[in-house]
Amino acid sequence: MASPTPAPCPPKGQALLEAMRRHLFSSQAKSASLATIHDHYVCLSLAVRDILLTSWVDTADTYTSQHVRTATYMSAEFLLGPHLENNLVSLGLREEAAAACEALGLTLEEMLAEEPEPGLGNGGLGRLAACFQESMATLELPAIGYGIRYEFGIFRQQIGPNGQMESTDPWLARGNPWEVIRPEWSYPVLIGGQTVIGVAYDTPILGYGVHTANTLRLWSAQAPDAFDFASFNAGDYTRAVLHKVQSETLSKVLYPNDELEQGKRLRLSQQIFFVSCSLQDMFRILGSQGIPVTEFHRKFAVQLNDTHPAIAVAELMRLLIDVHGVDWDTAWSITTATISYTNHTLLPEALEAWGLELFQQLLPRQLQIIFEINARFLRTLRIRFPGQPELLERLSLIEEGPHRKVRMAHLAVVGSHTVNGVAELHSRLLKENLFADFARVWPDRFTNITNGVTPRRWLAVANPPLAALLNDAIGTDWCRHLDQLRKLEPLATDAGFLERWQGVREQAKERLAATIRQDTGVLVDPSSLFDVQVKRIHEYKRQHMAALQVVERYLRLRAGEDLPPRTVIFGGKAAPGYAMAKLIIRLIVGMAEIINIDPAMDGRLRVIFLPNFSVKLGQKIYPAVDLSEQISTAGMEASGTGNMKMSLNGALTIGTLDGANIEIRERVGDDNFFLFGHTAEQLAAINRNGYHPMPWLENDALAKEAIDLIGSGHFSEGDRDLFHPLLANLCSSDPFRVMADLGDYRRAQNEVDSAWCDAGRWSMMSVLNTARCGFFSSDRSIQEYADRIWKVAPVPVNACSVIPSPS
Ligand code: GL4
Repeated sequence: MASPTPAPCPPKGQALLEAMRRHLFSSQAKSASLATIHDHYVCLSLAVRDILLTSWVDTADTYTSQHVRTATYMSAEFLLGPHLENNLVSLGLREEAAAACEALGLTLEEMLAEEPEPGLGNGGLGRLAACFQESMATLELPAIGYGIRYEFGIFRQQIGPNGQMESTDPWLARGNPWEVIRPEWSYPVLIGGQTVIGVAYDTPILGYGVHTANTLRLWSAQAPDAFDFASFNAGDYTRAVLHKVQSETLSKVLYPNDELEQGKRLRLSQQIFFVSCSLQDMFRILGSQGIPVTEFHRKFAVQLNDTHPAIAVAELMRLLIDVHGVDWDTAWSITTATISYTNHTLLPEALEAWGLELFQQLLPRQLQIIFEINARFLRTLRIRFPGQPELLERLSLIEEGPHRKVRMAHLAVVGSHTVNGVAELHSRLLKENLFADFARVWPDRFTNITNGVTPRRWLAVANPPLAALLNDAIGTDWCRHLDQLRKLEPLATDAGFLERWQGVREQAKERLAATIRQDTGVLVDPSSLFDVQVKRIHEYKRQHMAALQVVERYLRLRAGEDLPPRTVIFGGKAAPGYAMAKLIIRLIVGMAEIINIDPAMDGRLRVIFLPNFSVKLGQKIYPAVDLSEQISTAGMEASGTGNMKMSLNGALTIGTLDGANIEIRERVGDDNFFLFGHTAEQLAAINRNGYHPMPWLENDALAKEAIDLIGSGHFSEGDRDLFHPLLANLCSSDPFRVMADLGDYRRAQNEVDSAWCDAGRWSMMSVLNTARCGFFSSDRSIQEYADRIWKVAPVPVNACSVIPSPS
């Protein structure tokens, strides 16, 4: 496979090439004749790892010797995506790696395609955690990410004629060159009377253009002993191994629900498991630096990513009191000075509340502590708000009733010094609704930090042609200071620049068209308008509303209307137990089957459901989006981050006044955004008067026709019952107010059609979207967390000469 005459390689490329050859022998134990593509991928990754290790080791040394104040980010999910290309871009070695691959007769593209992605998250919440890790490193902030090393990440989605099918994601099956096991850092956790050991696996998180490489530390569960010797000696080998297997199931699999709490025993076990290991690890660090435990809050700022790690409030108290002998009051001030909490959703079904019985069985001591926290909390409330038992009941950490429960969000609020939402509207609604009573008690505790996305992965890595154009037009600084994109504004009316812009966009669309062909077999026209909705499938995100709109378009085209060609692309996973979400996928797939083979739709309309939406696939999709669908029911999408990725890459948004859409529109300008739909306030008013979809539907002949067509079995091979649950729901309760917004959505879509026909104007609007999106960098979000919540300052890391350099 090696090419006989290697192409000339730049010096760093030469070093990479040599390291790849060395690793083939010393790590993969192979000669070139037996090497598979995967072997070469591993060798390239190890060669890159050799280079970044100097940063990683220097960073750890610097942090340790300087006793730095450190932010720790606790999250049950980190949707990392593949590491190789991101690390190459951070090290500035992409070209060199491509040359090294070429010299071996390989391409960098095939290496990148080989990398399985660590899909250790469900959607936006997990991806945000990953963007944040990268920004913390880029901003040179001392930080550690703590989570779970799930052996099986988010399931793989296949799409068949019946919609979604799930299979497991054994992402570790062929090893993982990016992690280092640290058996010396293992901790016991007592769950339900049994001890489980958490072992640290570390992954380096490189900063861009700096010498910092922070650590993401993920815990893997192990049984304390390989065997239960009593059973073993009694001859019961199977039983002896059983406990081992049971313990290790703790980090086996990620729960595949986004915004749904299932209240499962294993889930609570996972939460205490990773939280306890992480806190014990922090105590170990404290001890190793000779810092007294009463200084915990000066050394660490702990951020809870949603309520999944909220048990940290009780566990930190337990460790301080039971293990380190601190008195209650001191422990409580340390805990509340340490912890802060980010809320990521207002949806009631996502609010975690654990039954007392289960809690008592698994975590009796932590429950005792929660009761004591609650008793003291309620006591202060009683004094401040005399004669208001209902207020106390609403605020209590315990939900009363036949099945008493621990309210994890309340535990998180009470145990934190700061609580933030993730976009302005969301943070306001938190104060007005979900946490209204708490906001009365502690008005200063609540704040907003609007989400962001990393421009390295979501622009530099995902869209190299755009990155090159930006470098050429405004310099390279945008990648660290995304506000620099502002410099593009004057170019939005420059004909020469617009032509190059158009070229970049065409490349991305051609690349996506090739992926679509490969993954679905459907040919799409890259010059058609790419209308894209990719995100988890959920009724509140209203993929069914987009689908209805497509059916309407189909009807209008069949009736002879002249509309510009569109390719409507959907992607996203449905929670395996969420029947309505799966039915929505089934509808889109059924529509695609009919529409894509209808000769009348040739060159006018294509519908695509791209299977297995992931970080990797996202990197191909976001750069190619013309129209970004952000159409959630106002007040329901806490922020959204796909909206930012698309706009940053030059897409125009069609969207409601929800989540971060509002802030995107404020920044890109209302002329460059297709707004529609009721506001959260308007919907609240409609709800007060009693909502029913029928009056909306009765006045809307086209919507009726679309619903009738679906109901007739047109998209389900004549089966009239299949979509009944979906249609009946839309026409009776319509919980997500599709009918109330559908007409206005159509109006906005018509505006999109007219705007698209003026290609010059569309390009200008596209440039302005990119130019004005700098605010949505996760660097800005993290700077806000660091300044306003964590009080953590940057600590630059210098290259330290004592560490051997591989080259
Ligand atoms: C989410 C929100 O739904 C999403 O709007 C937000 O962008 C994301 C990150 O803050 O968090 N909350 C949950 S739960 N899953 C999400 O993706």
